[in-house]
Amino acid sequence: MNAHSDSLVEEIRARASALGFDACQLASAEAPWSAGDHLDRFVEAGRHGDMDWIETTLDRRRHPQAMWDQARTAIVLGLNYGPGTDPLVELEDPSRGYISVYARGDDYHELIKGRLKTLAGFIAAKTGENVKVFVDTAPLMEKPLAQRAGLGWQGKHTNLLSRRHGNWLFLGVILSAAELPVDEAEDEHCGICTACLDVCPTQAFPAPFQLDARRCLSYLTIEFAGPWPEEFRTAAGSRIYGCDDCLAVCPWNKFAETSREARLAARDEAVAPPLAELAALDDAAFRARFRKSPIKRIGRDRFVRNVLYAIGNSGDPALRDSAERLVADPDPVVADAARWAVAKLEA
Ligand code: B12
Ligand code: SF4
Ligand code: SF4
Repeated sequence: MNAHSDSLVEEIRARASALGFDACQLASAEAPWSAGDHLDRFVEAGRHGDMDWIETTLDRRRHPQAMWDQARTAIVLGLNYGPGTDPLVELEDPSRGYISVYARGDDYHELIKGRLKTLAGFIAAKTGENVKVFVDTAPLMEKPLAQRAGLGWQGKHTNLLSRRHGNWLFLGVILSAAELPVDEAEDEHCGICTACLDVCPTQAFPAPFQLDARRCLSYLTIEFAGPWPEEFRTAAGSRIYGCDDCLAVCPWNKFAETSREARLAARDEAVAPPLAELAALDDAAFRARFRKSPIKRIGRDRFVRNVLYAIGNSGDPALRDSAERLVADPDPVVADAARWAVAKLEA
């Protein structure tokens, strides 16, 4: 196997930048790591909740080479989706829903995947070696790979943040069978800060650097299909799709810049939408409204369930009718959430 030159790496970085990526760093895909053991502990403790796909792909997920034994180098890409302002001010109006920043524009999976494929094609042509591309859904641990590549570090909230971009970075990975020169890993720079751990509305961090996904509002609003336990319904406030609290309070965001990607720019209807409008969505209206958005994946029923919990928390009597209309909804989880909201508003 040939060792490839530094100038090829510079060419890869230039191409990545031209494709709109804000960071491009390389790491060994071969070296051993502790991330696989941490993943085992996470699953053993049941912290993945109903995300069965983590458990069923555990063997491949533990290490890049368990996923693809030819992998030698990981090319890790970051795309800045910085909102430019503090999104948490939107939580102040309880009659409007909070949609997390990552889901306010086009679906990032589609956006990044196309560009990763273009870059991967270039790398394959230059090296003559096989490549594979990944964003989010594949059984590959992207955050520890990104840290090893020097893109940033996994903070106490477990996400990858960087001194240059703060907390608003999507990750994508290309694995290559070629051996390329790699970058230095990044150290952790959280110090004594605990802002993200303290702000979490559901106390989802059993310890720094560890998350219990079952308590995380991102999991509950997006991944979890059933009726929520009572304590989380109230704690959710107006968060109806994902949650950004632990990212948004991080002091390293002072260096974050607004995303330069037009397709990730927030659509008006995704920023603090009125809850009454959302509760009235039927299947067709839901699909039309969230056509290109990642939100479409969860479907109308799960989305309206989230909206109803937020209506219950709003304290706004004007929203009672919106909830009342859904008490007999054919979806039992929506109907349960509607009854809960009506009772909470009446209490
Ligand atoms: C499953 C998943 C989730 C789950 C679980 C989250 C989690 N922290 O694992 C849920 C649904 C909750 C979720 C939520 C979110 N997610 Co998510 N998610 C993933 C996914 C698909 C896999 C992550 C994974 O492997 N988790 C398993 C656990 C074990 O991994 P981990 O938390 O990283 O564990 C590490 C540390 O906790 C540590 N650790 C664990 N135990 C111990 C013990 C000790 C002693 C120590 C020192 C360390 C340690 O080591 C582990 C390995 O590095 C990745 C995409 C991918 N393929 O990687 C996206 C990904 C992590 N998600 C992403 C995003 C944007 C989010 C949200 C911000 C979305 C939102 N706004 O609602 C939230 C953030 C919530 C949070 N605080 O983490 C981005 C993060 C980008 C970044 N810059 O980090 C990713 C990378 C997708 C992408 N391609 O961009 N997500
Ligand atoms: S995303 Fe929200 S609920 Fe999940 S860990 Fe962060 S602050 Fe807590
Ligand atoms: S808020 Fe503080 S502890 Fe959390 S990731 Fe940022 S620097 Fe680290």
